[in-house]
Amino acid sequence: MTVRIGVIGVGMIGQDHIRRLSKVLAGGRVVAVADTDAARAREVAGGLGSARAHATGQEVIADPDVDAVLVCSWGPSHEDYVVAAIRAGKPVFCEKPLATTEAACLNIIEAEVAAGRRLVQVGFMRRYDDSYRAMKRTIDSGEIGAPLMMSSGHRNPSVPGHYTSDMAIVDTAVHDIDIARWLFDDEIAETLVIKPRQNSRGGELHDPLMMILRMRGGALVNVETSVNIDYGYDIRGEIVGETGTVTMAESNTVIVKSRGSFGGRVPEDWRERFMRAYDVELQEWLDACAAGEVRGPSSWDGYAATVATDAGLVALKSGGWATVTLRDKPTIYG
Ligand code: ISE
Repeated sequence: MTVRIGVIGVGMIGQDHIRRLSKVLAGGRVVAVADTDAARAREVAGGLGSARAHATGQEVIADPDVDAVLVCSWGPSHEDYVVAAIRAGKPVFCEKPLATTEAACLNIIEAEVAAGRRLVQVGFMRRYDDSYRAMKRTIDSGEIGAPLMMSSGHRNPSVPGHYTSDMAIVDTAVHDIDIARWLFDDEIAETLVIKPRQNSRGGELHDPLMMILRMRGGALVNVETSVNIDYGYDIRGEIVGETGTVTMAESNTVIVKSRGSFGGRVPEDWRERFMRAYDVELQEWLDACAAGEVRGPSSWDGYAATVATDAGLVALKSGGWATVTLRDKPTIYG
């Protein structure tokens, strides 16, 4: 079965997903697109042969030739499209964040509860990364005992001019928050945000930031976001257990030694570092759609991440610990 896909939002990530759905992955075909930039939507549709460019995302969702929906639009627009896809009974992959407010996330959860089943997968692609999956296997095997602490480094060489200190939490650290929940199989109880000496390259940005997550089971996760670090896009991770550690290896494929020195490549950006993870993530989504199943990060995971980033913003401003309070988890999320 070929899954016929409608894509809402054909900006950078939307076009990258269309590329992989059309040229890399198996079992899917993009048949409809929409974007607030109608001309861009028409151009992207034209490049896909028989795909249609709709005027709105709602029309993509309602299109009878669309089996499943990809939401890659601006974060504040996610709630309406995801709820509409749920009500249309169509599987929907929503790029992070699930939604930008706790209330919007709860509306999405309520829609799935009313539908009586999951239909949403959220785009936390790190769960599909080979290194993070190897870390998860190590923890789950018990080889290092119970995980006690984690250091998670999230480094961008630079960020665009519109990037704000709050985005370091809601746009960047959100990935570390989700991966901590997944690796520790636990929820976050509270968070603290510490402002080290600022990187002069970041102007007025509070950069770097140190965000401490205290998991409900007591483990601590130290999330470092450095978004003007210049040397490259570098993702670091190490977990300390009772009897050992598991550390993410360098992401380069070779180390070159010459003239008395050695070195390897640091990825340029998140697309290069996580290209394979995005491929695996969407291939597994396609396979699940074809099987009539929904797997991977759920609306609950999207909700929990948004509540944690909301707490992070409170902590950033207060300088103290902020509590992460979640509603009861509906049974459809296991
Ligand atoms: C960006 O929005 C992403 O989602 C990337 O994965 C992350 O590494 C980057 O810091 C964010 O700004």
